[in-house]
Amino acid sequence: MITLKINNIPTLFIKAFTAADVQIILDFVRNAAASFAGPGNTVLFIDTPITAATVEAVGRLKSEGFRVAFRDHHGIAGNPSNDRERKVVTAAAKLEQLLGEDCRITIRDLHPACSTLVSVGEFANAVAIIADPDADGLTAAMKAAGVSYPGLDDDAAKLDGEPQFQVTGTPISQLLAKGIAVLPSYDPAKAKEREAAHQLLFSDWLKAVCGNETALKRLEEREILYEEAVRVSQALAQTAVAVVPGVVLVDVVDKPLYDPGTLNALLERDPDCRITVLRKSLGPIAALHGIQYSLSVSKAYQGTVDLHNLIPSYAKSDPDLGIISNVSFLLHTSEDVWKAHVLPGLKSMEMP
Ligand SMILES: [Mn+2]
Repeated sequence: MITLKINNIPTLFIKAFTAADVQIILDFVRNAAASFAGPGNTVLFIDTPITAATVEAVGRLKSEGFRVAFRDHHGIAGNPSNDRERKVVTAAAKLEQLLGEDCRITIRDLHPACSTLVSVGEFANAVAIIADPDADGLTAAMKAAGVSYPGLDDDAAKLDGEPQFQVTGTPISQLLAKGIAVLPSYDPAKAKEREAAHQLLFSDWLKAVCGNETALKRLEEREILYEEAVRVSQALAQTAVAVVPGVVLVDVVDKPLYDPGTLNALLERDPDCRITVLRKSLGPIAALHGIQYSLSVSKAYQGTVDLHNLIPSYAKSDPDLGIISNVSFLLHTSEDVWKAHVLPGLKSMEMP
């Protein structure tokens, strides 16, 4: 659980998907309220995924007498095109019904960063803030609480954008992006380690924005790690092999820490590259099946290549079954699914 006090406001960084997540949010807010001495009773949700669990948490807090403000940019433009989007639309409608004017859900095209949905210090009197555990959630929560700096909105949009743009903000913003890039990879055996590193990074960045030199030094040490990871990525890019024309694979199993954003950008530099594949020993599927193949469609082809065509239509997105895919341009599979479906599918796929 990642938490900070931003301008004295208890802030919880969480994506709510389960009943346990709802309970964590409720406990956190009740705890914050118990020692709250300020005026009002507002809880801000910002940049948090619009899920049924989020709706549940918001509804419970409302019924306990809190005013809940919801600001987010994950709304769906136009008609939902898949099951995940339909769920978002349903949950968003419930939030609007629950909160009325206090619910402001917009879309990324209009608001690339959630910080643009609040003014500086607009929620400085909040009892608690619930935010997404990423750079967008952090910057938006800070601004809402009253901790900001010139250029924060532009930085936040870059931090929440494509990997190759994440490190192109102001120097302080780059330290956050690079720190996130070198967080330990997802490994269930070391989940606590990753969370502790994530917590320290967010805390250091908040302190550094507020002028703390020691925190800034620690961020600069992570920057050196990042630069090393970029060099590893450059070497890995040289080892790419074509699976079929337009599909390149890099085996990163047991390789030193690399930067996925740099690696992908280097692979996508080839105009013929439609799909990049990483063969990995870390990740939610690797945790269950040993090896994980992570496919992603190059930016230019995301409208024309649908990775869902590579798995049987009856297949569900389920790590136990060796498949995770929520959007058409990302697909993670086990080695079994790769061999049985994905590789044959790639060989017979008509590339645009
Ligand atoms: Mn966001």
